[in-house]
Amino acid sequence: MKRVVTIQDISCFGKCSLTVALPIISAMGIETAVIPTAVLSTHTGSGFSGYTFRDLTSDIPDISRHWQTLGVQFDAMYTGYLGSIEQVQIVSDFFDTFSTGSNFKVVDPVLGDAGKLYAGFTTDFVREMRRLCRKADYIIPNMTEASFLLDIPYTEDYDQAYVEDVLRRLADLGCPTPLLTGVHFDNVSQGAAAYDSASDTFCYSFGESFDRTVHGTGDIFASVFTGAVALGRELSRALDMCVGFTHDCIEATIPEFDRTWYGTCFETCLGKLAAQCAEK
Ligand code: PXL
Repeated sequence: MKRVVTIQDISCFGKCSLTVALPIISAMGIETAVIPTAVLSTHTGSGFSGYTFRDLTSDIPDISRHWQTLGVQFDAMYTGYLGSIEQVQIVSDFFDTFSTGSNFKVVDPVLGDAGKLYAGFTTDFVREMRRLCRKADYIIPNMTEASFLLDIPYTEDYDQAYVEDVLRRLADLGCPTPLLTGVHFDNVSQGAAAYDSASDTFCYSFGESFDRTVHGTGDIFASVFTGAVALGRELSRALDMCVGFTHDCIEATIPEFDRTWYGTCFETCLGKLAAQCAEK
């Protein structure tokens, strides 16, 4: 059985990060080890205020040292929301310690959405996340995050040439295979793009657009992507799986579209994902 370790926070209420990644990767038939980086009473997105935040940064080196004594190995390491500059640096050390040459690293540079940084993030934090992206085999920013990583203005008015330029520049940061989520060239479809810099090829996948931003979809996408690559799916198939599953989850959330800030109803879609992963 493949084994992934995912490093991100637990937001106890409001569906995202570990409460999304763990069930999704497990449903894909992959063992999922976790390093919780912080415990929050809720996520920090709009809709909640007054959340608690317990930082677990100092536990990460201890966990890492213990795992080294056990000789634990992972097929993939996948990071999501990280809460501080120090935490990003510790995760970077974790990558160095547990890289084997045959495993891969996915960084979802969770920074913001709709042109804005999430609460608590600064440009210094962005700089540190940019450094972590250099170590990753795959990064999965949305257009907001890509703009902050590249230090370019955020725009919602772009074309295919712009997307490909952004992807090339992301690869120039040092990550050989950057992805971009939330890509849309019209109002009817939405999807994602990926750039394989080794072969200098782009691929795209699109589904129906719901014209809504539902909280946690980035975490869903990155979790499925990590699982799909761990299962040996090639890039374009992995992209299709992510876009298809994210689409299904947003569709399942339609009855709760009055509280999209809360999270995505991914739970009822897990059976279909599991069945798809069981196929060769
Ligand atoms: O979905 C990304 C995410 C993860 N963790 C926390 C968040 C967010 C986005 O807002 O606040 C705590």
